[in-house]
Amino acid sequence: MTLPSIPSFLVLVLVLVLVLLAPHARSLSVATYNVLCADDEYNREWGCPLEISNCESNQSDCTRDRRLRVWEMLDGQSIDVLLLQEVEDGFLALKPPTSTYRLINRSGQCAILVRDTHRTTILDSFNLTVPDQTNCEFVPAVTITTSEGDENITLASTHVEASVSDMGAFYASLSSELSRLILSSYVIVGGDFNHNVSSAPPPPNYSISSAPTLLSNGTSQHQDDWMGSFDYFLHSSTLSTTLVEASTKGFMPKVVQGYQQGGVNRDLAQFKLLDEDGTKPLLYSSDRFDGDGGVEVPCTAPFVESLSDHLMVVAVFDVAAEEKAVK
Ligand SMILES: *[C@@H]1O[C@H](CO)[C@@H](O)[C@H](O)[C@H]1NC(C)=O
Ligand SMILES: *[C@@H]1O[C@H](CO)[C@@H](O)[C@H](O)[C@H]1NC(C)=O
Ligand SMILES: *[C@@H]1O[C@H](CO)[C@@H](O)[C@H](O)[C@H]1NC(C)=O
Ligand SMILES: *[C@@H]1O[C@H](CO)[C@@H](O)[C@H](O)[C@H]1NC(C)=O
Ligand SMILES: *[C@@H]1O[C@H](CO)[C@@H](O)[C@H](O)[C@H]1NC(C)=O
Ligand SMILES: *[C@@H]1O[C@H](CO)[C@@H](O)[C@H](O)[C@H]1NC(C)=O
Ligand SMILES: CC(=O)N[C@H]1CO[C@H](CO)[C@@H](O)[C@@H]1O
Repeated sequence: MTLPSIPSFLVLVLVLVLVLLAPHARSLSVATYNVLCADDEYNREWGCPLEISNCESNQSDCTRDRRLRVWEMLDGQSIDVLLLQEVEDGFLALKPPTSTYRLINRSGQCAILVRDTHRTTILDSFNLTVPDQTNCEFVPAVTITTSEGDENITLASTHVEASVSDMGAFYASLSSELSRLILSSYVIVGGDFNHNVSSAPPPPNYSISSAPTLLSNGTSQHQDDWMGSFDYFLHSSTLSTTLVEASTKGFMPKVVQGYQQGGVNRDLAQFKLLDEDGTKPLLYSSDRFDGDGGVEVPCTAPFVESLSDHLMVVAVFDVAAEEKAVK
């Protein structure tokens, strides 16, 4: 081995100096995504009719391919933390060996993964005891620290039962469990809350961040043919978001014109296929195509690109905020 020549040594020094002088990244990108469990996919009461019809003869291959597409989509992003719902063993088993995400806590179908870089350190994990969860015994939570080590952030993944009648009461139980256990500067709970974001105001010292979407701001379709803004973040109000967006990639509706839902053929619905072979994007119309042609929903070719019946919502949090939450 020879010593580097003077010019390349100088280049190295220059690169080092630039790295040290660069402003430190103080933002954290977090996704909440319901990846759709395989049972619901084929449930004729509330499952996805296009998937059911396209995959009638090969359900297990279809599910495997869909899950692999979900992993491919996730690995194509550079999100720091994934807060997932409807995570089954069969989904985790298909995580590619090359995936950059690492599972750090899970309770039933609620899971937390971090991007396996040196940006974050895991400090602690928690089983939060919160009522009314769908297939999650606890709300799993983890406390991480930024690469600078000066801010602690606790993240949690929740999937609320659709039957909850008072979201204000739910938020109150969640925030009291958080204040009982968590001593971090910041808290971020992402999830499928199964209720419109407008159902109740956030509890004291918390804010809600949700994404506008071209599906009437909805992130999932209810089996009664309306879009619900179900997937969002409840977080310390001292934490601000610099961006919140939702991706329609692979979105699967529950009610589609010309397909059965709950044993009934739906002649009118907010979604329809743009072409019979399902290789083009879906069309959406909030008034069921009454007098309009609807809008094309990007990246939704249902027979080849399906991912989930929820949109993935990503928020970029600014963890350099001046004020800190009081424990
Ligand atoms: C499953 O069957 C459907 C309909 O025949 C087809 O479009 C799809 O490509 C098949 N998927 C697999 C993985 O074989
Ligand atoms: C969290 O829950 C899991 C699953 O029930 C259990 O194995 C584990 O011991 C619990 N951890 C704590 C700290 O209570
Ligand atoms: C973050 O947590 C670590 C370990 O519990 C603690 O030593 C540190 O003081 C915490 N930092 C902040 C800013 O709360
Ligand atoms: C909210 O935060 C303020 C200080 O920022 C604190 O005085 C108050 O007790 C907090 N309220 C609750 C319900 O935690
Ligand atoms: C969607 O949300 C945006 C931003 O909050 C708002 O301006 C817009 O009116 C909403 N659209 C619908 C259809 O609710
Ligand atoms: C909220 O809920 C109602 C049904 O109660 C629905 O009609 C509406 O479109 C929903 N979606 C949003 C985004 O508010
Ligand atoms: C799957 C997993 O890692 N679960 C952990 C979540 O956090 C709790 C509390 O620390 C642990 O007990 C679990 O083992």
